[in-house]
Amino acid sequence: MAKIDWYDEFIDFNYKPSKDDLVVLFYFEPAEGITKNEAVGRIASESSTGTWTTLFTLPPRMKKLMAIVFEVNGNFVKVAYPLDLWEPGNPAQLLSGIAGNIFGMKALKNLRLVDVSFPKSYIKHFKGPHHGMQAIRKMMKVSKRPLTGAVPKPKIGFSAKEHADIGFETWMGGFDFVKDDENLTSTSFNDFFERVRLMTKLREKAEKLTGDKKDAYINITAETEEMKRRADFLADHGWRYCMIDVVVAGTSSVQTMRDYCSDLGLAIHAHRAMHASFDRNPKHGMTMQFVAKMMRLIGVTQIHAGTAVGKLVGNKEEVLSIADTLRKSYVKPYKNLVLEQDWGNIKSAFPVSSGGLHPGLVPNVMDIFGNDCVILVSGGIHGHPKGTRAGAKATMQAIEATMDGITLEEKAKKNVELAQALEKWGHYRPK
Ligand code: CAP
Ligand code: MG
Repeated sequence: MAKIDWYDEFIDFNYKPSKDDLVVLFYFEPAEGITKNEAVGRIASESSTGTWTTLFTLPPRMKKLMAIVFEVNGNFVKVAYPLDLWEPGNPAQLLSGIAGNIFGMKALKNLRLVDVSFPKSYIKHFKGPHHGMQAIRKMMKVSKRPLTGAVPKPKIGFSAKEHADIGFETWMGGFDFVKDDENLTSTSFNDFFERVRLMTKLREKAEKLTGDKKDAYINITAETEEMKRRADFLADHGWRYCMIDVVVAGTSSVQTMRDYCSDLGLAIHAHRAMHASFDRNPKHGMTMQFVAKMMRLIGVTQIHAGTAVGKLVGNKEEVLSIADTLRKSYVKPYKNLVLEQDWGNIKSAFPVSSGGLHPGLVPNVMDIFGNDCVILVSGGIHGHPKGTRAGAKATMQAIEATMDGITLEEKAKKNVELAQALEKWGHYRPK
């Protein structure tokens, strides 16, 4: 009988990836009645050149474009993809291959894209972040401590004026940044342009009063041409940052905005809303670490990484792997979680720790992230018994205490705002 399929031709356990191959690590579970080899052959095939059956015409040179399964370890598989498969500098095309049809194959019960090791020859077509962590520290005149920010809460509903007033209190309490929430863009009750105008005045006032640099992550997420218009408006009003919901906006649009913002000198705060729809199930979808890697490659300044102790899912190991991916110039392979990555000339990006934080959790967050991170404490300042400004102060005191190596309880003896925060929340971990 004639051979029906050729999935087995995508497997070669003797193959050694070349320095130009792009290597992907997947977790997989075959569907019932499918062997492991049948499953992994299908992953490599459908994500590169294959189809479900043998073909009448297959020019021999096309063999060179086939992905190759070269290692299976339990339920983990490594696949090598020849560089020529991938259009230079086109992350959407890459995702259509390695994160495309394969997720829907009947032969697989579960499939998770864990990590990708990009060869230098692929990376060189990307610019990465415009600033890097050091340049941001210089820009904000914050040399050592974590950068700090807060979202006015409730997350949407304030008028532009109310929003700006809360922002002012946040800055006056010592925070560097005020942040829009992911679902606030330009609404009937809080117009983007109005918000920017009002916040600009209060930023200038706060900078004058405190002598510090103050900025905001104002959400420009919209259709790409509209995002450009909003970015222009921010730059015209002296802002140094903008914010984009990068997952919902999509890689191509983030790419366009990376270059556009770079010309304006604007840093990009990347919110990851919607990530949990495909990274939460540990057996299926893709990891946040890979999303963070793509976003660093494209060139955001910072992206949310989780907290491990706050209100949202994500354990310490996961949070750390995201932080390493964003900050290091060389990442060592680690278990079945992280592949080797040499970032070459691509600059670093800050991990952002956010979601259910308050002063009592600051030492835990800094224990995990160290100082090179952005800490967002929102509910945890606006819920302070004495209000937003006191809440921000309490958080700054918690950061100081942690950097000085003393306990929060010790610091609270002479810092009433921290004492009040501890009285309300202690070291509570939100559920
Ligand atoms: C935090 C936040 C952020 C989440 C996103 C919120 O507010 O603004 O969007 O942290 O999660 O709306 O919940 P709180 P992540 O500080 O009041 O919790 O950073 O994990 O993507
Ligand atoms: Mg939010």
